[in-house]
Amino acid sequence: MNFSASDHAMMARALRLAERAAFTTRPNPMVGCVIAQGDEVVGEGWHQRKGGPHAEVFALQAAGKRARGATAYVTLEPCAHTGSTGPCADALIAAGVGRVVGAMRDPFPQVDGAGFEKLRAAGIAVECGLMEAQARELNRGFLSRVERGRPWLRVKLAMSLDGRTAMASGDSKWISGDAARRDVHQWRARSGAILTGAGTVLADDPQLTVRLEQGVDYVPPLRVVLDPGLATVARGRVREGDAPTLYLHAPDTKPPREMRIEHIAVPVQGGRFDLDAVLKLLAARGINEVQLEAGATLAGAFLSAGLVDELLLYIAPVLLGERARPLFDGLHIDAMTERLQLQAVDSRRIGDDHRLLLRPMPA
Ligand code: AOF
Ligand code: ZN
Repeated sequence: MNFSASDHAMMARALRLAERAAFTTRPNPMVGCVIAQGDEVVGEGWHQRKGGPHAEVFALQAAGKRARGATAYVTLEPCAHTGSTGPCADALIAAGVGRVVGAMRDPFPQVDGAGFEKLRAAGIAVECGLMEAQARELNRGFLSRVERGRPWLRVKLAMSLDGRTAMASGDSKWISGDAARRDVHQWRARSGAILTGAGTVLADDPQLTVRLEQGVDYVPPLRVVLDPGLATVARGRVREGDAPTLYLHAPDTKPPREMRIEHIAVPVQGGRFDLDAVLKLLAARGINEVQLEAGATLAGAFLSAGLVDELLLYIAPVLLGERARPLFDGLHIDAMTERLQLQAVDSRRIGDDHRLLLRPMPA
């Protein structure tokens, strides 16, 4: 593949446009489109919400007649199916574009190569793979759901410099500072679900809602509480606010008759939730990214099960001492050769804290 500097600049622009919908486009992927005549942008757009027009539709509308003979840069293969809108491949053909450059193929079963095929059959020059890594990174949640059948799992934790996440009593208010706690809301806003456990509901009484500056649009994530015995149902602030909420409980727990909150039984193995089943269930509901905000027990269980895709770690410059609770419970490593190696994909300072985004190294 031979892409020019201008091709790169146009695709980078399309990726930035796509990202504008990070808080609103779920369960759909974020998609951006730029239509250019040489170095001149003649139209651009992005997919904003499920049910709304796709990126290409906005860009073609803006370009009007100037789309004829132009190059369309798309961060995801144009669709070939009629869903909420007509196929984008057909719209590009009808507008007479001369060339389509895609960042990546859309693994969605109804597309999966058929969009590019349609364009080629109509005599349009099609190239794919420009900035593919960036496009995959942007839609890691959507891709995880479609390709692996489970959401991308991000574990958010705040820890002291000595790796502690709460006092022995369970008290953890507050380890990280204001700026870090505000930052968490950006990550919540891009998540389809915020997952927690009964222990955290009892210890911290979290709301698990998104609080952003006024005027920032977002789709409220589903609050999911893993609570085998439904012990926390009538308690705490997780009942409040206008966010949708789902309780997951053990099969032998009988939900109270007056329980209004949605609840589903999940298989339990050896007294513990089948975490793989939990994630599959969330994927089936169209959830792309899950953010786990829980204590060391649940975080450790997901990590031990090999289900953690990234760790969002806030490190505060405080020491909590050796009686405080660790980052992960139940992680038993005896030899250096068994260590769990992580890779920092981002590292920065947020207020007085440090924030690391880490991913397990592929085995
Ligand atoms: C495109 N351009 O901007 C987007 C695409 O529910 P629908 O009808 O909107 O279809 C959603 C599917 O379409 C989604 O799962 C993904 O495969 C594709 N998204 N395709 O050509 C876009 N957002
Ligand atoms: Zn489309």
